[in-house]
Amino acid sequence: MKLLHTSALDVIQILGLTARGKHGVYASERAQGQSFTVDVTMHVDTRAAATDDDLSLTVDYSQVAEDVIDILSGPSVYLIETLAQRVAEAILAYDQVQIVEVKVHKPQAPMKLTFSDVSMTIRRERSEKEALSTPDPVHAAQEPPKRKAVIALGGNLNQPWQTMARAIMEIDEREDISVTAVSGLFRTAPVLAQGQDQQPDYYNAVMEIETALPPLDLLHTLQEIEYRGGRERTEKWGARTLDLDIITYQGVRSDDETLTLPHPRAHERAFVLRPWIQIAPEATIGKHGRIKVLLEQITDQQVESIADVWVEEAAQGVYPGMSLPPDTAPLSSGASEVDNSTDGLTVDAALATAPSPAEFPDRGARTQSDQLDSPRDKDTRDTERSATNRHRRSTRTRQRRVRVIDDLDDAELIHAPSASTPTPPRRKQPTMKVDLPDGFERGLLPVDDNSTGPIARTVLRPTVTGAIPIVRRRNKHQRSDT
Ligand code: A4P
Ligand code: MG
Repeated sequence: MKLLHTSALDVIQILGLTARGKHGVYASERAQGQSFTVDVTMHVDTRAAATDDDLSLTVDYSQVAEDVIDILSGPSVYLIETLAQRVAEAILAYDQVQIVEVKVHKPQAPMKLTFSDVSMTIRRERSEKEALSTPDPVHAAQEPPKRKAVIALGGNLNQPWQTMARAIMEIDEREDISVTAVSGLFRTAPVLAQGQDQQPDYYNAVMEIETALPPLDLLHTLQEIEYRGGRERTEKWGARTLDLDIITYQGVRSDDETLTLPHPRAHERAFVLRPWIQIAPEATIGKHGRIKVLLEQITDQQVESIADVWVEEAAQGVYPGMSLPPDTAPLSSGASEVDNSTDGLTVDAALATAPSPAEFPDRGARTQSDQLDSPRDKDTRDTERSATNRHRRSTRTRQRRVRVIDDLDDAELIHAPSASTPTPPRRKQPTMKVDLPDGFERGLLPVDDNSTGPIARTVLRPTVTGAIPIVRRRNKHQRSDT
């Protein structure tokens, strides 16, 4: 590390920060990894720090160095441009840094020619960062309008209900996405490809979001969250910690395999339709029509309601299904078919009479790997978790152009993800989304930085009209008159 000083602003440089990272457009680069080196030049006014000899008034370069290493060894990206941008953003988060220059070296880049280094340098200024984060009233009006999208969540490894709940909260905390409704939590029998090995039962849910992110950027954002949720892809339809699929994106159709919209299999899956009906009973899915009708036609997939209100609890690691003992037999496939969806009732009636676990018969002895993942399956989970960590790698979709048809704009678009995505999640002020019962505060609620007790965040009971607001409730430790 070398410290330099120039005239206007002072300069702090950190040179040669090196770590192994799995970045690049080739699968082999993302599987095996290679060495990346970063040089950082920070322009800082260090006069006050020097006068008081106080570290807190300047930049702690050892902390910056750790941040850079975290980015280099963290989630995969395709481009060194993206790496440089992420490093620059992380460094501009230090208030004292006015300007940052970031040089990323990739000396082992996959080229057959002889070369000693590939590098790229960017320079970013605080004013640019602030311009990006502060809404500008003139240009705000030109922002693309928000669209609704429906996202299916699923998983069957490592307390998936907790990972799903955390993903929902993480998504809702982003500035660029709002969660507008969340279904209840369901336990579902795995739908497997023919001949595929048996898997633990899944947990599934569906949420509705609003976002101005283009479809492919939304996909990449969700894939980043899957990655952080421990997702690895070793086989098609393999067991997973977290799956986030885009089921519909308002007004958009696509046949491209990178992003097919509506989702090509959602219409035949009870584990998507059943939770979706809870939040949007009148929804349709492309040419397949009304989801209520589609669900009534599915008779061979078991779906069990676990909890209507579950996100807050599950995110904290508390199993939300009070009525489900951990040793309850799995729902997994058996010889005979069970009508999961309506039992001869209308879908509405079926929703009103959610089946208890006892209604699903035990289908005989199972191996350990078949057992329902429950809070007691700690050993299994630990083994799975370490396997996940061993093989962890990012599988973000390759940066390629995807053809989608935008029915709302009446246009056929060749859509490429924007250069800046997926962006690191930016936190936003929680907002109320619909009318709330008495006792809940209304309007914009500021985040209370001074609070001493936990803030309870809750998801209200789903209704057939589909609105399940995610709200921040009064600090439990506050008196009601404060
Ligand atoms: N992709 C294309 N369109 C989309 C879309 N609309 N949303 C591409 C998300 N991804 C989309 O997905 C594979 C590729 O699909 C990605 O590269 C993406 O670019 P993936 O998430 O890597 O793998 P996957 O989920 O195994 O594949 P797929 O084909 O989406 O599987 P499904 O159809 O989601 O099925 N049984 C129960 N009970 N519950 C489940 O949740 N899930 C599956 C997976 C099987 N059985 C299940 C469940
Ligand atoms: Mg998927």
